[in-house]
Amino acid sequence: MEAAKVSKFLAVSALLVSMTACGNQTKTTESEPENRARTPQTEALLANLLAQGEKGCMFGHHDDPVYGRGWFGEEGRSDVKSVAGDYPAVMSFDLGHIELGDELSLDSVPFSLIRQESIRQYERGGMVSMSWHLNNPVTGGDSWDVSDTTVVASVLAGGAQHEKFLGWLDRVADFMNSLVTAEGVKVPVLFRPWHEHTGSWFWWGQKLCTAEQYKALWQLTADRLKEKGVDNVLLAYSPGTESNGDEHIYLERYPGDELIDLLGLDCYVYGSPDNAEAMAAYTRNMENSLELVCRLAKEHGKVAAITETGFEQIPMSDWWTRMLAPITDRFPVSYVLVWRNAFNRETHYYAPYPGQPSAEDFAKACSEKKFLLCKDVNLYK
Ligand code: BMA
Repeated sequence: MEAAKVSKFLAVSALLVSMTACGNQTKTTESEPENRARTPQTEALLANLLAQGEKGCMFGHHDDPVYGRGWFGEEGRSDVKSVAGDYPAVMSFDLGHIELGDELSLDSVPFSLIRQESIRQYERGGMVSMSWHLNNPVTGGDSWDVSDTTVVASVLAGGAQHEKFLGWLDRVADFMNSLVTAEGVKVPVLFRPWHEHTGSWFWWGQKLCTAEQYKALWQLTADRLKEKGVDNVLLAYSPGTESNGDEHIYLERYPGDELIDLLGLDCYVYGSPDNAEAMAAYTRNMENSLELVCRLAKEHGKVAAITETGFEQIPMSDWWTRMLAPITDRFPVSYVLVWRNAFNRETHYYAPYPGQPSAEDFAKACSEKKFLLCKDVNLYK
């Protein structure tokens, strides 16, 4: 907390200096500590996130206000809201295909809608997070194209794809800089690129690059965003479950405290609800991992979160109170986020919707504040 206060003070001072120097611009100045150029709202978000774990666990849902089961692009609609009466406190979106200059994300969401919904979520006092399932810059395939092990090396300085990749990062930077309210406030975003790197299913994964290359990828990303005036992002590190509580594995590719604001974990349930061993394996991995993540977050002065989880189709009517809440009750995580309710894939959904068998259980957990919704938080005060 002390460190956060100090850096908030520094950021606010730098902002005042820059406001004096350049009218009402919210551009930050050279005098700020390395990689810590942040707007006051972004600093406020960080300070609130650091304290959130002790107050309660926010609920998050990917692409929540954009589409859900059986609907797409209906203004004001959200599956979580339909079930529990309010929007989730955390909404995440994905920037995949922004690097191509496309108007639609890889999941067919217009970036203009992501911008609009991000601004709305900020205005409600909730949080926005963004992941980036970008294409493979060498093969032209998607994030999951792991046919070439030289991709990370090729985007770093001196690599054949470096210039192209800088252009890709610039498109992300432009988008972050474009998230501005009518009053001219830049919406803070928790940016979560290069996720699940402890596995090897993305081109930036464990077997696809060295630890040094992976860290350099992060550094390049952070440096370029900063260079382009992005001062409204916090950065999240979110390995997969491979560490299972092993500190060496979790931290092997950690880009460092200078860059990272949040330590997370992506961990899903697999198997049938009748398979007791499979259910126990999820709980065990979550507990082992969160023991580690929460300890490290405390030691390093970072935020802790379950950056992705879920049970596809939620085939257990009391999953929320029986499996998830006992975990989030036990560990001081700031939020837990479940993945998307795809509008175009019958069996691909992770949040309840009206009539879904776990809907009542979810609403109960929310009313008991086991999971916090948007009205329960105000992250910018
Ligand atoms: C995956 C799936 C895909 C989707 C991707 C990026 O987990 O949901 O359908 O394209 O995330 O959002």
